[in-house]
Amino acid sequence: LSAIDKEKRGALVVVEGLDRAGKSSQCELLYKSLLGMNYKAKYIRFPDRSTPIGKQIDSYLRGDSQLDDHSIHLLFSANRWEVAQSIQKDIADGITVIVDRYSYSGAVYSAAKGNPNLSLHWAWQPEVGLPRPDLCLFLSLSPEEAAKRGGYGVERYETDSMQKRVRDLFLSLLDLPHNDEICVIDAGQSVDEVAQDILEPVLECMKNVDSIGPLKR
Ligand code: T5A
Ligand code: NA
Repeated sequence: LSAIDKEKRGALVVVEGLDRAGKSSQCELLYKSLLGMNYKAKYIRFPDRSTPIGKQIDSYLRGDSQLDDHSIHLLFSANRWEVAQSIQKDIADGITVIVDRYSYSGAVYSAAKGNPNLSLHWAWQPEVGLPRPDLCLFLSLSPEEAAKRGGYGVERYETDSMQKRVRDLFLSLLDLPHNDEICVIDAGQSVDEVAQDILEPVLECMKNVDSIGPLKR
């Protein structure tokens, strides 16, 4: 613990994965662990359904409104851009920001729809320039396991075929050269085991933060 200089900037830690992989549960546990170790930490999530843009996203996800695939895609991205500056500020102030879903979900879910004019490459472009995560924890879970967990199937995108395409696209992102900060976690373990697997790389990452850059093309 004392090895980590508390005057350093905070880290930007993103948690990604399929629906029901346990992202929110793990973000909450990680947040509490870091506070318990006297680190400054914050937990935020995307979509942030509380803003005007977030309310449009929420309505779309619940099936209460229809939007063109590109339009909803850009709203998800705008929902990140509207807090980009406050993320930068928190990190500069030494706060480690834990983010529940980020640009990877943004690109992958839209591209998984199979719209021929909405490739993964196209979907990534509005994300370029957002604060670049220091670490992305990818909670890996088979779609069959995910479907067994509580609440599955209520919102748009929560179908077997969509989740399978999302998983394949997530896995393809792991191979991109600029994504070397991704750490794959076996999310099929117990909640405590997953939490243990997450804490170690996060503490390691917090030790090694240097200057923060933008997400690349
Ligand atoms: N989306 C999102 C886009 O299309 N574009 C974007 O840019 C973004 C940001 C909503 C949808 O929006 C899409 C992706 C999504 O389809 P959301 O609000 O993050 O995104 O979705 P939620 O419904 O809030 O969360 P998830 O479904 O993704 O669930 P989590 O957070 O992964 O899982 P969690 O922690 O809530 O746990 C789910 C259940 O599993 C149990 C929990 O108790 C809970 O019942 N559980 C476990 N059970 C056994 N073993 C474990 N280890 C467990 N961990 C949790
Ligand atoms: Na969640």
